[in-house]
Amino acid sequence: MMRGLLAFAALFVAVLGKETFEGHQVLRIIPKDDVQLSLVKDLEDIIEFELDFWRGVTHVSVPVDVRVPFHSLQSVKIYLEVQDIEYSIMVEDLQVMLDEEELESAARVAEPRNTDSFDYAKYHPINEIYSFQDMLVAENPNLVSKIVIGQSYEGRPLNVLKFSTGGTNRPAIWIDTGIHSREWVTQASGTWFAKKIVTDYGRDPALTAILNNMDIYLEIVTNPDGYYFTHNSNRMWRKTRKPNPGSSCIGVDPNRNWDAGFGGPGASNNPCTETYHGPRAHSEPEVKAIVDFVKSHGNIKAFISIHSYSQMLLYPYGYTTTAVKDQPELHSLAKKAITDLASLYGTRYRYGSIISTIYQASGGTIDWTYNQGIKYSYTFELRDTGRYGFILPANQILPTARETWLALMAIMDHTFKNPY
Ligand code: 0X9
Ligand code: ZN
Repeated sequence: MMRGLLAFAALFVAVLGKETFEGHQVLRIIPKDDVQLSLVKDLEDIIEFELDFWRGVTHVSVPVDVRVPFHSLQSVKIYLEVQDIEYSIMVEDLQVMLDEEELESAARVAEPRNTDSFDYAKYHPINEIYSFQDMLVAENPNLVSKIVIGQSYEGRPLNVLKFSTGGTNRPAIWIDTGIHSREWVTQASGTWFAKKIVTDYGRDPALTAILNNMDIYLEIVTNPDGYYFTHNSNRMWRKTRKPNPGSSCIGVDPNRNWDAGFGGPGASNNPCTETYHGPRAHSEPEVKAIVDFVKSHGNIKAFISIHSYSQMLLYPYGYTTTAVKDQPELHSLAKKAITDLASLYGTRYRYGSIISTIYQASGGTIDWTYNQGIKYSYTFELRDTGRYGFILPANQILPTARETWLALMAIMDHTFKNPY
């Protein structure tokens, strides 16, 4: 009886507690001139359409991917057709894709006894990633430890794995994944990176040399409240989960919340948008914890923040067109990194500064870290280029993680060999 009730309760949450995306489509819009570009931009301000820009408006001829809820589909299509703006349907029915994703991840090993039997090729809920972290620490006590750098708004620990072979406050490399919670391939790749580091230390000469001289910090679930929410309530959640006083809309874009051009163009002051910058710089505990960590550590030499999707490797700035003073070096290292990445499966990446390669974005993570003096500040946009977007099938996790690792190694190796 109790079991039945529990099962029913679980079913209730699973079926009724989750936002569905039946009939939602993802459209790819291609504005052909400046007039069309501004017409597409105007769509952003029609709040009642509840559009979710997966890839924002940038330049003429660059595709814009937007999730359109069923209730606005007619209006949006008519708007585009009347103005003769080209578009195609990337995703016919988002819920169909989400159902497939759920089916795939149901087939995972849910309670592995150790990190060897962990199912790296599947997406995992937060509790499983947390226990993965604890198992990895327990199995490799001389190499890995767990640091809790703070708490999320809802009180979840902000766990960072520290890979260190000794020393005190060695020069360090920071990697974070999942600051945007719906970008699931990033947390999954981060989990794989953690295992890769312990596997390769002592075997791969390049990584071994790095770890004999430097520490690596890895925050896998950088936005834990958001990640929990994507698994249990709304798969498309991007932001933090802190309520906004005076608004019924929840959350802040943690990649607009940093004190670098904060509140400038390329961020929104409307709490109901996906790029809301928040009430003030570092207002989000998930961001503030990293800020405090970076400042108190004081010896971080590379900072790599991992997002999806679009297949890009980017360096600062996002908030201004002013070139960073290390641009030539950052540019050629990016080229080397994406060349290494492509050598595995031929995956093609674009690279350059954020503002010139993707779009203007203010208050972003790596603009702040660069201004703090961390020269090797990079951000990735992992697979794909839009066929699946944020709902990347789980069978692409391992290829994505493996190819990205080659680019990470290029950046880490260069950082190690070019002390500053
Ligand atoms: O808009 C963003 O924050 C990034 N794109 S995403 O789809 N991952 O949300 C692009 C901004 C560039 N900066 C970073 N990739 N950090
Ligand atoms: Zn992102």
